[in-house]
Amino acid sequence: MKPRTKFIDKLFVYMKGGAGGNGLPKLNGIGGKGGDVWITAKENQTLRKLKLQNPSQRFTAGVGEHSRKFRIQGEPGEDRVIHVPPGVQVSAADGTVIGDCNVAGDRVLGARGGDGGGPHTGYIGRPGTARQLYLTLKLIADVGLVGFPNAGKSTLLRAVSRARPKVASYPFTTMSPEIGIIHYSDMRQISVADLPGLIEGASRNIGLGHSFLRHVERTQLLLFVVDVNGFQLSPDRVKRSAFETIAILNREIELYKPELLEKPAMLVVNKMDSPAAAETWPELKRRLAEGLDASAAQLPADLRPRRPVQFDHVVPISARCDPESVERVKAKVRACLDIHAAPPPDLEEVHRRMRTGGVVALHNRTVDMEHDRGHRRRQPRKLPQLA
Ligand SMILES: Nc1nc2c(ncn2[C@@H]2O[C@H](COP(=O)(O)OP(=O)(O)OP(=O)(O)O)[C@@H](O)[C@H]2O)c(=O)[nH]1
Ligand SMILES: [Mg+2]
Repeated sequence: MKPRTKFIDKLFVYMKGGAGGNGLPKLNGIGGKGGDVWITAKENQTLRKLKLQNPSQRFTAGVGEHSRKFRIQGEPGEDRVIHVPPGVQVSAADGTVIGDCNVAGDRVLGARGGDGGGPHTGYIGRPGTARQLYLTLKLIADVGLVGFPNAGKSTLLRAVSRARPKVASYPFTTMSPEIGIIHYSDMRQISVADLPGLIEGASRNIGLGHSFLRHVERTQLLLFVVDVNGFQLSPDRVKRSAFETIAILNREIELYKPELLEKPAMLVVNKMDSPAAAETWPELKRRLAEGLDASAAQLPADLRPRRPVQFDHVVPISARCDPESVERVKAKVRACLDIHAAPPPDLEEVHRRMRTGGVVALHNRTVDMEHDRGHRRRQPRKLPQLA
């Protein structure tokens, strides 16, 4: 069946390793091992292509050969290699992450082939493992909006771009990510992904859990958006202050993949127009000034991040009522990305030429950073300087 939409970001597949071949008891022969199914990232591949080429979405590897009189050790079964686009995450049917194919060449074992039969198995080859797996494409954007439900992420995306994600006063309005582009007057464009809200337990796949977190991986800047008044999922649940929501977001990201916290991060405190902000904002500001480490020490242990996120900027805004504050966010986002941006593609060319003996000198140039207090993670960016 042809997929209805052009773009597919998730495939449910069945994978089975090849069975091992039988051994030959008379000659103590061992059967060949069954082939494995591998999932490998490859440039220019898409999940749509994969689906069109394999409509059944079943992938099996070759069986191992039986041991024979003239071939005591059976031939192993052929491995099956499945190509996926870079950025695919492989997870089990229950959502457990098995591995990532982030760049071309990365590979994940989808299903293992069975061992060949020998003395230890009564000469009977073992069956290959069979699994149902999700292949999910992680989104790429420069900036990812990270926040509790209802914080105003979609409202902010609407304010900075032409994207029109749905905005509503209930949590989990955004169910799947949407991308908007910020256009700057000098033609620079920055893509922003509006992501579903994250709640306590997201790293255990509660709420929209992993479907949210996987997308954060491929963004360069984490833009935390919090409601200055905090968050309460329902009247019977605990009310979280704005500060607690920041700590919980931090903790959930850390539990999912601590290295995500190495990414530059910025905090937007939204809904400054609400009357209660007169009380809640000074309180939040005081706690942020004390430092996330110090303030978080007062939180219950399960909410306390071990590795506090470092915000490059903290911007109080009203996404709904104050366009000027939104402009400030735009400017700060750009400033952050310009400092931390991944090396431009031509830098790779420079490195390639260096390796191949081309005459190119590289100089360290320290990038001017207005806010580099306590940023242990940051290395000065190396810029090419053509001699
Ligand atoms: N007072 C006030 N309300 C706001 C502001 N920004 C957003 N809201 C309201 O907050 C509610 C949630 O806004 P959304 O933009 O849908 O929030 P979200 O973070 O995308 O929520 P999810 O998609 O559920 O995660 C809506 O009723 C918005 O109108 C603001 O600056 N001030
Ligand atoms: Mg939303």
